[in-house]
Parts: sequence; C-alpha cells; structure tokens
Amino acid sequence: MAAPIRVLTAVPICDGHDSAINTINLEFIRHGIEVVYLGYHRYATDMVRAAIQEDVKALGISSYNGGHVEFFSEVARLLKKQGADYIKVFGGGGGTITGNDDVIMRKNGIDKIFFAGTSLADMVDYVHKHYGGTHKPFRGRKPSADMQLARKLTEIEDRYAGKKGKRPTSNVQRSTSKGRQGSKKTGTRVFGFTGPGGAGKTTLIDELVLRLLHREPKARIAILSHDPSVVGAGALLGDRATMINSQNERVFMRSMATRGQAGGLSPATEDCLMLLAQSGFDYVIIETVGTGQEAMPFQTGLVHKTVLVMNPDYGSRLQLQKIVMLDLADIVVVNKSDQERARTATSEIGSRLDQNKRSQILVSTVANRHRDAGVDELCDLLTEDRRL
Ligand code: B12
Repeated sequence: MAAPIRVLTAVPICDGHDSAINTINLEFIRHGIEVVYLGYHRYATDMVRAAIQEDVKALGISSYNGGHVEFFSEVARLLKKQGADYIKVFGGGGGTITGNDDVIMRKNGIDKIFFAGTSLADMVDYVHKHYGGTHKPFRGRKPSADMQLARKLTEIEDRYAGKKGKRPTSNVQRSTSKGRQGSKKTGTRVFGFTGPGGAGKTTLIDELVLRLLHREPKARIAILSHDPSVVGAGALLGDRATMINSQNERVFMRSMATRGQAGGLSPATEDCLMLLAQSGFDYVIIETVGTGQEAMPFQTGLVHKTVLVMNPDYGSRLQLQKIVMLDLADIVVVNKSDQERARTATSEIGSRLDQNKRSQILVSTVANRHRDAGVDELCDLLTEDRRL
C-alpha cells in the first residue's frame, strides 16, 4: 500500500460557508485521500502554517465571501515567501469565482479553480493525478525548521505505510525502545490524552496549550493528534478545526491517521514522538482517537502522564467497571462538569478510582469555558515537577 495523499482544506476568514468543503472532504476520504481539515473562518497565515506543519501536497480553499482573488493570492504569496510553494493551492467557490478571476488567480500562483457544476469525481481525479507521488526534495534556499521537521515526520509515516504491524528500519535515533525514556535526555515532557469520542479532549488540550504558552513564554509545544482511518479509504483529520490557541508560532501540530492500526494511535507514533523529543520541544501532547472500553493506547513508558478524559454521560455505574483506562490513567478528567449529571459522575468515578488504591487524581473541568479553574488545576498537576 502506497502512502496516502495528504491535503489540507479550509474556508477563509469572514466566511462560514462550509457545506461545500464538508461534502468535498468526504468524497476525498472515500477515495483514499487523507484530509486535514482546518475549519472555517481561518486566516491565510494559519492555513500556511498548518499546510507546512502537516506537510501536505496541496491546500484546498473553499471561498464564498467574495474576497477570493486577494485571499487565494495571499496564501500563494506566503507559501512562496517561505519557500513552501511545493504546496499547491487549489479550490473553488461556485458562482462567486468568475473566469476572469481565475485568470488573475492563476497568474498569482493558484494551481486550479473548480467552477460550479464540476463533478466530485473530476475533483478527486485531479487530486490523484496532480498531487500523488512521492514528495520532491526541497529546492532553493534552506528550508525552515518547521518544513524540515514536517518532512521527517512524513518520511517516518511513509516508511510504515504497507508494513502493518512491522517496525521499519528507522533513522530516528533510539536511545531505548520507549518514547518517554527517549525523551529523558532532552527534558521533553510527554502527556498522553485519551478517552471516548465527544468527551472534549481536543478542546481541553487547546486550553492546556493556552495556559502553557502563557506560563512559559519560551516553551515550545508539539501536538500529535490522531484520528481513525476509514477502512480501505482515507481519513478526516479534523482536530485542527477545534484548535484555536494552538494556531501559534510556538506550537507545532501534526495530525496523524491510524492507517489500519487498532488501539488509538498510529504505527508511526512512537518514532514520531522520539523525533519531536529530539527536536527540543518542551512539551509533547499526544491525543488518541476516541477510544472504547478496552483501549490501552499508551504502552508502558511511552508518556510521562496519562490523562483519561470522560464525559459525565457514560451510562450506569456498571459501565465504569469495564473501562480499562480507569485502572491505568494517572489523571482522570470529568469534562463538561457543568452538565446536570456531573456531580453523580464525579462521585461514581471517584469511588471507582478508590478501588484501585493508587494515587490517581480526579479533576472536574469545563474545557469550553474561559479561564476554567479545573483546566488550571490540570495544568498545575501536569507541570508540577517542572516547577519544583
Ligand atoms: C448554501 C449557502 C448558504 C448557507 C451556508 C451553509 C453552510 N454551512 O455552508 C447559508 C444559508 C447559511 C448561507 C449564508 C450566507 N450566505 Co450563502 N449561499 C449558499 C449557496 C446557496 C450555495 C453555496 C454552496 O454550498 N454550494 C454547493 C457547492 C458544492 O457547489 P458550488 O458552490 O457550485 O461549488 C462548486 C465548485 O466551486 C467546487 N468547490 C467549492 N469549494 C471548493 C473547494 C475545493 C477545495 C474544491 C476542490 C472545490 C470546491 O465544488 C462545487 C463543484 O460543483 C450560495 C449560492 C449559490 N447558488 O452558489 C450562497 C452564497 C454563497 N451566499 C451568499 C451570502 C451573501 C450569504 C450570507 C452573507 C447571507 C446573509 N446576509 O446572511 C450568509 C453568510 C454566512 C456566513 N457565515 O458566511 C452569497 C455570496 C455573495 C458574494 N460573495 O458575492 C451567495 C453567492 C448567494 C448570492 N447569490 O447572493 N449561505
């Protein structure tokens, strides 16, 4: 199996028309493409940073706000300025983009505009024909640190493509077989976040990143965020669409598809983690896919602290007996703790943790509330050994 084509898609600033891009994303995925979706109302700078970090072959923009000539051209200009114009810019905006606009946009470096009436099959075909194949080496001036790191991560992921279950020969220096121990030398702190889909892991991580950026003005943070690959097809890597604070110059985020591996992570995660630790990040945060009861995504030694994020609405108390991560997590977070059932949930989960007789900590958060005290507490707990 060849490594899938990766593209990034987004909708520009002052534009909420996301229904076209949502349809197109799904069609791309059905045809084996991995789509990193940045969401709507996004700045040109955010798109360019994300496209470079994700090392995508192309950046697809869906624009309906009337500012397409300027916006697409600005994206192409910024890519060129950074020496990243190996990333092609394409997109559409139905009837809002005219033939004359297209002429100007192509002069400004846009690769392809799809007009109203184009079939989804034609768009998929174009992506396969024009954005497939291996990455070309960087040309011209020295690539930026983000560009180099992004490309190394791609190389690691691609080495695993088609080698299900087997560890390929890796160039990443392995001081031990475990990622966390590999990060000991560098002082990188690694946190693993897991939990069921919809519990608010991504929002919680984004709020944690905000606090880390404020508290440590020089700290650099990397995020490895996982989403499931669709069986026999591509993947929708959508966590960036939820991230607001993580669109920051001091944050490097990479979205990874599970590419056929069960359990919540990608076959390439451990090697990617080691590379990030060697690249001098102060923190690396790993987010798993939404997991089920039996998941144990973080093998011993992979991360320094594991955080299980739960939704108060897990069903009856009996369900708690079946969640393996409740035995393993260092910190259990009951997110959305403003919900009616949260008090009961906190008390039931607290009793369940008491059975383990380990020093596990239970924290209540409302991640989507500004300045939530629970998220502050979580940040304190995760960083306490750095502050001693
Ligand atoms: C659906 C729609 C809405 C929905 C949006 C729902 C949503 N979540 O997306 C709602 C009702 C909410 C809405 C609201 C508004 N809308 Co509106 N909307 C439309 C409408 C009817 C269809 C757009 C669409 O989704 N088309 C479906 C796609 C699949 O087809 P397509 O557009 O032909 O695109 C083709 C290609 O270009 C390509 N393509 C498109 N994007 C991309 C991206 C990539 C990567 C690729 C490869 C291809 C590609 O795919 C299609 C292939 O055939 C258009 C009118 C129209 N008929 O086009 C107005 C339209 C875009 N809206 C318009 C306006 C003004 C608004 C509002 C400002 C109205 C208001 N005053 O409140 C708001 C703004 C909302 C916001 N927050 O931004 C104007 C924009 C005018 C302009 N720019 O000059 C339009 C053109 C209507 C008009 N004639 O006035 N809108």
